[in-house]
Amino acid sequence: MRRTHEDRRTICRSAVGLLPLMAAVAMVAGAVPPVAAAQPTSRTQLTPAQAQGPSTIAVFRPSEGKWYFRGLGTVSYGLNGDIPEPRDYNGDGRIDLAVFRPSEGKWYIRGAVPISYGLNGDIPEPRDYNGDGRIDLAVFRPSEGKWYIRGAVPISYGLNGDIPEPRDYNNDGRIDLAVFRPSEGKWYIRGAVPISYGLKGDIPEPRDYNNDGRIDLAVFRPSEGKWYIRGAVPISYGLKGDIPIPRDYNGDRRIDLAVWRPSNGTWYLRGLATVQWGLPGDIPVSTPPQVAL
Ligand SMILES: [Ca+2]
Ligand SMILES: [Ca+2]
Ligand SMILES: [Ca+2]
Ligand SMILES: [Ca+2]
Repeated sequence: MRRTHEDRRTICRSAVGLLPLMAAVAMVAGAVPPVAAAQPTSRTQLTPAQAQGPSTIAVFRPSEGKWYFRGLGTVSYGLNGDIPEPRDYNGDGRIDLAVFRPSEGKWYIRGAVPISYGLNGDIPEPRDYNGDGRIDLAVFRPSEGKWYIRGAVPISYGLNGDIPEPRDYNNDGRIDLAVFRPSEGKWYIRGAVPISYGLKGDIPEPRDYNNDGRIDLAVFRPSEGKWYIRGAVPISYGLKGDIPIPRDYNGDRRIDLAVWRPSNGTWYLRGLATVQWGLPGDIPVSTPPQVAL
């Protein structure tokens, strides 16, 4: 990508080479859930803030440095070891393919000049922190428990081992620095009292699941294949080893519980579909549909 990454762009509208594998799509309404015990909960929902139509089903394949968007195309951008962070960086309303490259501490945003910001070991968390409507490059540095937001003074918040989950938790329109601390099963949201919710080993996935406009604390518990959404009944959906990737997949502006299963490259979208897309080793990267390919 450093050299001529510009247009090695390989649009394969039909994902030719992978057809046999990836076209095996089971768009079954009410597909068999990945776990036996689907609780009789009503439909889970999500953030209206992301109501931009159905999320894409997509993976980044590190071994090839390629992005595979189901039904949209394939694009080469990135290298093995890169952390994909697609966002609308230039504010044109379209999602830009982008990666943070730990080995170089550099951000590669497709169509733009690479930017050095961060170090190896940092966890990229690009968001609009200053509320100007544009995404700000940012990383959480575990070794220091510090947030580095480009253009701002670094902020100490969190410890090594914490999982950063910045969101607008208090609904004031600004992103709040926050971490989930596995060792304590606690959420630390800057400016608020810490909240115990979750256990060590849980994967935090805070979203507005009940569609009330507020972020709900939530975790996926691999050991049980269960989702714990604060204030709601736990829901069995998924298995150990699954990667939770809750999004609005049908465009009804409600978050759908979903997992991607690395072992068989299958997406399980609760109440919607089961879709084979991707291979073991891929990184699932759902985006809003307005992605610039
Ligand atoms: Ca900003
Ligand atoms: Ca806030
Ligand atoms: Ca909510
Ligand atoms: Ca939905």
